[in-house]
Amino acid sequence: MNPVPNPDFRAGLAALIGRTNAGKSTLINALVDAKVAIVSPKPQTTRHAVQGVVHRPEGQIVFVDTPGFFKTTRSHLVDRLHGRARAALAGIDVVIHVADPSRAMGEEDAMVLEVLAPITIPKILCLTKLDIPDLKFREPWLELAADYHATIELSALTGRNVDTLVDAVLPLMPPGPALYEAGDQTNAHRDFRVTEIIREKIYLLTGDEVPYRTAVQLDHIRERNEKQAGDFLHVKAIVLVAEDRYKGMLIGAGGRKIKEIGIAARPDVETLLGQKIYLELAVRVDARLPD
Ligand SMILES: Nc1nc2c(ncn2[C@@H]2O[C@H](COP(=O)(O)OP(=O)(O)OP(=O)(O)O)[C@@H](O)[C@H]2O)c(=O)[nH]1
Ligand SMILES: [Mg+2]
Repeated sequence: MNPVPNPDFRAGLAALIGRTNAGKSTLINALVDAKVAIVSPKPQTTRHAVQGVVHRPEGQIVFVDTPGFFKTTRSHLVDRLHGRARAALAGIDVVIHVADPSRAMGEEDAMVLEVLAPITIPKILCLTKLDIPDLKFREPWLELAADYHATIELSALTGRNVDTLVDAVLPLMPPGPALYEAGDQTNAHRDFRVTEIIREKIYLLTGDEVPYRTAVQLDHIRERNEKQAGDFLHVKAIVLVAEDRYKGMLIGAGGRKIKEIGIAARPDVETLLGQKIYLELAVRVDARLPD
């Protein structure tokens, strides 16, 4: 027998918007309690508006992670990412402005405030990184609190007050049926998540512009054939680089760098797939980089 629908159930979308590195992706992972988005200290890690779902008996919140606003030399990638962040605001019920009170307010924050100014749906100011001692720039943010429906201070790293954010957002969701089935964590598909994990390790382990001239494509995920030992999946991914010179940087002397990337990615991919894997990474030059 189907459970009786709860007439008070609420469900909707809440977008996480903020400058690059503010901690949006770390926060969505803390909210969902799973790695649905990749995280790195480098700017513009997130390239796609990935959704993460929080299930509560009284409702469901679909959080939308977005690419962060980044002030740099204009490029197609930066323009496209800003476009995606703005587009993610369409059809949203609540905006969560994620800000980092450990860094001075700057041009990137001004860009975010400008994007958010005309928005009339409820806005929540979320100051994250509360675990950092002596947050120097907390006060100037708190002075803006009157412009927001609520202000929440939390740490996505330790989990402190993450539930407070959920409690604040839930009553702002419109009444209606769940958008995702029970247990669903994200709209991101398995293959995309595998390539994202590899991209995260490239962000963490390579320098300069390499991560920005790189994309990852999945070739296959397959059972290993009988001659090969163990109950392993064979995962093969292609790391595409825009120019030949990045190929050498990614592979590294004696193949050490690409090996390091593979070693770092494997446990996360195994957690995602729920199985041991053999991870093969090939590097290929492709001037027409997809993203
Ligand atoms: N100490 C501390 N560091 C955090 C916290 N949240 C995020 N960080 C760090 O901040 C950096 C950026 O985190 P991300 O979650 O990738 O930031 P983002 O806003 O998604 O960045 P983009 O995808 O570039 O827009 C990483 O080094 C994180 O580890 C936090 O609550 N506390
Ligand atoms: Mg991000």
